[in-house]
Amino acid sequence: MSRLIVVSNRVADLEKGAQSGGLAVALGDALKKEHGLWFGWDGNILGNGGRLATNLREQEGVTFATTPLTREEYDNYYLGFSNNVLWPAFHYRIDLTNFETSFVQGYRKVNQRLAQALAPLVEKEDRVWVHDYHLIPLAAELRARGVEGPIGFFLHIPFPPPEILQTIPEHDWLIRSLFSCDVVGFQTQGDRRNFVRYVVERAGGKEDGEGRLTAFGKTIIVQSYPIGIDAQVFRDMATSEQSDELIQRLHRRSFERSLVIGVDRLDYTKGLPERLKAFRRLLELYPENRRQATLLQIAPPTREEVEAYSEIREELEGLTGAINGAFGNFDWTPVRYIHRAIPRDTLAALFRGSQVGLVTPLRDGMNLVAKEYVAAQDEEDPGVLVLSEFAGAAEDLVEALLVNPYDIDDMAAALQRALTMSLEERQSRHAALKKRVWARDVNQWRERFLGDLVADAA
Ligand code: ADQ
Repeated sequence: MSRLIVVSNRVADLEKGAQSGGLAVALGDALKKEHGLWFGWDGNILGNGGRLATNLREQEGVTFATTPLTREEYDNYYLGFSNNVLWPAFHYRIDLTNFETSFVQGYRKVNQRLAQALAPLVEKEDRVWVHDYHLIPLAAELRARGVEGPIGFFLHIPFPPPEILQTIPEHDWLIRSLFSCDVVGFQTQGDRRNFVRYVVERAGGKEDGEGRLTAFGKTIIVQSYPIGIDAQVFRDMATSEQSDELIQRLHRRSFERSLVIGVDRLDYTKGLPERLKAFRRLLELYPENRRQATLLQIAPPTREEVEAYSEIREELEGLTGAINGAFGNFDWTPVRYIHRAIPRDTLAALFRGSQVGLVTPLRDGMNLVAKEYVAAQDEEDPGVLVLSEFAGAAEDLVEALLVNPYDIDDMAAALQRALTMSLEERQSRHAALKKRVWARDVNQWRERFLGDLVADAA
């Protein structure tokens, strides 16, 4: 029987259920149905004298095959090439890339080692679905080790225009490697266009007009598969009795005024300093919001070993302090900043209890927070989504108030518009957004991708 094999840098824990988020659950569900296998890094760094083995364990019918990384692998593959080269460059931030030869060597070696460990576990009929930028060359390494069945690759982050991609010294090798897949998926049409442009302009590729691309002697499916959330599950969390209580408590305590919410990993791609500056501008340009509007920004730390991340943390703390110092009062704190993770059901309640969802990344593959904010709203009295035009989600969620996150005044004006929008307009925008979030949920995303992977293999 054909099994599904999911490969990702980190392997999720099924026991955490809904708390681990839509993607882990959606992939977990598919794996449970098919008694599949999930392969990847276990999140540990091997201590001195430890052995680099693959550990196998079973949970709810799913086999988990995981391996630690050595310190050197972690430094070069994970922090180095993945997060100091690919992450910034793919988010159009070549100013933040830090290219060292050992990074790409480490990246290549880890992909080889993972392929070496995975190949013997893959049976002839299995479908392999590889996720994200850490594992771009994995398919090619699996092919080199005799894996012949269908392999798909999905990129969760943006794919940059060729002019930017070219700044990565090993760009031709990376793109050629993807042609070992049968299906290569992107979040948006824009990302897909960038990829096709690179392949056609720089590798003599040819498109057939039906989603197929031929280059390097192979024809593969190249499509956009915008990822979604498990909309109904998130909505149920937002409307539970517990959530109602939390919202009431919020409103009673301190947020009887207008609450604007932002929820992001603390990452320089998420546009957090610009967002704080826009909130400050709102208070300057539209003083009626003073003592009325509060920005609640929740931003848990990530990748703190990478320098750019500690810099942004300091910048944010400085901006928050400056706004609160200049505008705050004994009974009003303009910006509340929480630097840690929050349980998902609490987040759902906070989204529902806020008048505005502020999602303004400078560049983002999709951005699930935008969809979660929509799913959590009360149809009778919905909040307004203010969304960056540079988030993948903006390709679909066109009824949001779309903003340019580099234009602080534009964002302040959109915030003001959101805070003063009529109930009728809020309802009609929300109804349209809701339809889109439900139509393109995470299950539909998974089925579309796997449908193409199977159809291609048939
Ligand atoms: P991320 O960059 O991590 O994902 P995003 O799509 O916003 O970004 O997803 C973040 C998830 O983490 C959301 O489900 C959110 O609710 C949750 N989260 C954020 N802050 C939290 C907090 N403080 N506490 C608890 N949960 C929190 C990458 C790409 C995205 C792409 C996704 C999925 O960068 O562009 O949308 O993968 O493909």
